[in-house]
Amino acid sequence: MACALLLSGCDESTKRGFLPHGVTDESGRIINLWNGSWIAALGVGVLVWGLILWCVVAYRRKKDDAGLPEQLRYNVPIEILYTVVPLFMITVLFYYTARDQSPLLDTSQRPDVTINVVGKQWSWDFNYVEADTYEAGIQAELTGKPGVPATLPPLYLPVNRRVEFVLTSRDVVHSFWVPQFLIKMDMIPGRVNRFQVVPTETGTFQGRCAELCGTFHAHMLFQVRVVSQADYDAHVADLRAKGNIGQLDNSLNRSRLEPGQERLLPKKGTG
Ligand SMILES: [Cu+2]
Repeated sequence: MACALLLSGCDESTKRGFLPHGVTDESGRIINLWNGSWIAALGVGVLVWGLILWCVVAYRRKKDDAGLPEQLRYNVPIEILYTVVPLFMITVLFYYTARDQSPLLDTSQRPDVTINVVGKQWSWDFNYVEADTYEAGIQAELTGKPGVPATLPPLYLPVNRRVEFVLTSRDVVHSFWVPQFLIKMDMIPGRVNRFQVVPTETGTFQGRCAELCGTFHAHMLFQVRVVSQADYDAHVADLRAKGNIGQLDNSLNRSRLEPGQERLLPKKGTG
């Protein structure tokens, strides 16, 4: 594509349009959409700035000008132009957005692992559905000293397995965000939102809440640890051995799910 060609001489970070390094199977698609969008926006910006500068210079007040400049109105060709051109641009942007949004939000495939992530003021409960265990998160204590990341609630995921996130909230609107997944989604009280990713790299990645949700919103941090299947199995077995058996489910929420939302929750015992 044109934008790939344009960016081919640049380093990795510039090629990604300064996005974080993506670690899921859909990273390439998201980076292309992002680069295409900002390059189009930059093109429009350069054209508009150019026209503004040109007008300012070409039509500035001359020495022998007197009174008001000539007053113009009803220039039909120009009015048609500035209706048709933006419509065309919006249609193109809409096309690419819709083209990429449907696979990104597709949840029709059967996931290998389902995690019901529940946002709460100001941390997260991670329910491992198939393993029937959970991690109850506590808000981060930002002491300013080293070692804080190790105290954040961990979310373990197996590498190269399809993970479905089922997102709900105990109280107010939160947003589940792992910057290196290049996707985030709101958690809305009473509703169930879902998306799937396949993490393709092992490692530890930061996670945070991306929706201002109250006093300690900034402390609503977690860590995603993408590990091998064996390490993942060992971790969920550990959680069960600690006594975290069952789910911290949505009956603990401040309000009930809206009618019709219950069916979007994972069924028990679908492992
Ligand atoms: Cu939040």
